[in-house]
Parts: sequence; C-alpha cells; structure tokens
Amino acid sequence: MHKAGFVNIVGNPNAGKSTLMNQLVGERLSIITSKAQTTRHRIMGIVNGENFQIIYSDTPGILKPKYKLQEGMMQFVGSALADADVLLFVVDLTDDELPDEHAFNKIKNAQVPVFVVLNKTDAVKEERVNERSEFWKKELPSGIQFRLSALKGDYLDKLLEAIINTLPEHPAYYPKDELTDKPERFFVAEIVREKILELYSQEIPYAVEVVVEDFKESETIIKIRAIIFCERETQKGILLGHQGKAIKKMGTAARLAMETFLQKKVFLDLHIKVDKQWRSSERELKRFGYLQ
Ligand SMILES: Nc1nc2c(ncn2[C@@H]2O[C@H](COP(=O)(O)OP(=O)(O)OP(=O)(O)O)[C@@H](O)[C@H]2O)c(=O)[nH]1
Ligand SMILES: [Mg+2]
Repeated sequence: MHKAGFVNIVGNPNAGKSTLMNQLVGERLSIITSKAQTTRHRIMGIVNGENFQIIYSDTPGILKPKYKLQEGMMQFVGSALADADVLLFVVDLTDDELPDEHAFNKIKNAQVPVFVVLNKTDAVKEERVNERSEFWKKELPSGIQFRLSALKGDYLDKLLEAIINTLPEHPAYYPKDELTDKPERFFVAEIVREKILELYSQEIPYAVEVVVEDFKESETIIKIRAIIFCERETQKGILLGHQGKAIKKMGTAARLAMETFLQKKVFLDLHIKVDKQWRSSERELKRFGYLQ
C-alpha cells in the first residue's frame, strides 16, 4: 500500500509556519524572519518514503488584504485550504490574535482533518500552553492538537506519525526524487528578500520584489543577476545606502546564504529599479507570479 497527500500549513503571520515546514522537510526551503508577511507564495516541500509521499505546502500568513499583492497572497492560502488532505493550522502560543474570520471559518468547516499545532512551547510556561489548549479546544472542537517547538525541533515526531497515519491511500503525485515545485531561481530570489527583511526596517521589505534575471551555472561558479524592484526613488536611496554600503552588506549576506543553499561558489550581481506602485498593479503582479 502506498500513501500520498497534501499537508497544507496555514495560520497567522509569524506563527512559525515556515519554520515548521523546513523542519518537517529537513531543508531550508522557506525563508524565515522575525517580521510578519515573510512568506508571499505557496511553497511545496516534498518528503518521500518507500511507501509514502507527503507534499507539504507553506503559505503566507492569513490577513485581511489591504492591497493587491496581499490579495494574491491570500489566493495562495485559499488554494491550500481547498486542496488539503490534512490541514496544519499553526497557532502561536505567545500571541492571542484570532485569524481573519473569513479564512478561519473555512478552517472550522474543513472537510479534512485539522491538526492544531500549538507552536513555540519553548517560549512560554506550561500553564500558558494548557490555557491556550483549552481556548483552541473551544474554538476548534474537531481539531487534533499537537504541542511543539518548530524552532527547537522538539516533539515533531508525534505530529509526523499522525500525518503519515492520516494520509490517504494514493500513488505518488510527484517523482520520488523531487524536493519542491519551485525552481532554484525562486529560492535564490527569496534569499535576497530574506536579507532585505533582516537588514532594512519598516516599509522597505514590504515595498520590495526580487526577480532573478540570469542564472548561469558553470563547473566552478554560478553567476546570478537579480533585480530588486522598489516603489519609490527614496526607497532606492535607502536600499543603496551611503556610498552603496547598505546594498553591499546585503549582497554579501545574500551571496553567502546562496552558496550554502546551492553548495557552490556564487557571483551575485544586484541591481535596483523603481517600479511605481507595483504592489497595486495587476499587470506587475501577474508578471511577478502573484496573480493569474
Ligand atoms: N521561540 C520560538 N520562536 C519560533 C518558533 N517557531 C518560529 N519561531 C520564530 O517566529 C518567527 C516567525 O517564524 P516564521 O517561520 O517565519 O513564521 P511564518 O508563520 O512562516 O511567518 P509568515 O511567513 O510571515 O506568515 C521567527 O522569528 C522564528 O524564529 C518556536 O517554536 N519557538
Ligand atoms: Mg512564512
């Protein structure tokens, strides 16, 4: 007998969805930062066994869209809510925020098993875990709860066991040597965005999109040319920094992370372009892959 299915990870921004997926897949596929709205796409991570295939999907944090980019992000969440065999609903034990009502109703009414992952046990006292556990039992009576720390990788084994037990009988959906649905270029662009999220404050990371225009691999080195799009000239100035120091620092951090990810030497060529209001432009969002 072979089991296979889609295990889709949803929850509020910053709950630890990407941290959990990376732990379950054992690879650093999704970028992780302390800022909310780090993940903007649906990213698949595939775990293969002889008799099973788990297709995890990491998704953007649930929010009420304020501009078109966020509408696109929420469409990725919608697709993950629609095609799941198992839903992993990740909640942050350090936070009391309920998800946006519309999405939360879909989770409550899901026709598939919902695993409520009480995440960040390392950051709170046991009393607090018990109290939140009661709270979520009331909110989601049919949810099956798991307490864990995605960051420390503690208590993941019980969750994994339950996932495999719950998977439907089905042949593999993807070739057994496949790790993800996204190309290397995607992950490289995400690494640049991760460093921008880490090194710049406030609105800059949210106004930025990264596109890899060129990815040329030779025997010894990979040459990558990436464009950073921002919305205004002033943002371009901040990204560059005094005498280009800020972008140089960011570029070095991104290159080092790429070399670890790709296991090869990288030459990284970064350019900044202003693309006015790209976050609200349907045409630009289609071009960047957020809207169909
Ligand atoms: N203490 C603690 N922190 C955690 C845990 N899991 C995740 N974090 C931290 O929470 C922050 C957000 O983690 P992410 O994995 O990026 O969260 P996310 O849900 O993917 O966030 P978005 O993509 O923005 O929706 C990061 O600073 C993580 O290090 C955990 O188990 N314990
Ligand atoms: Mg994320």
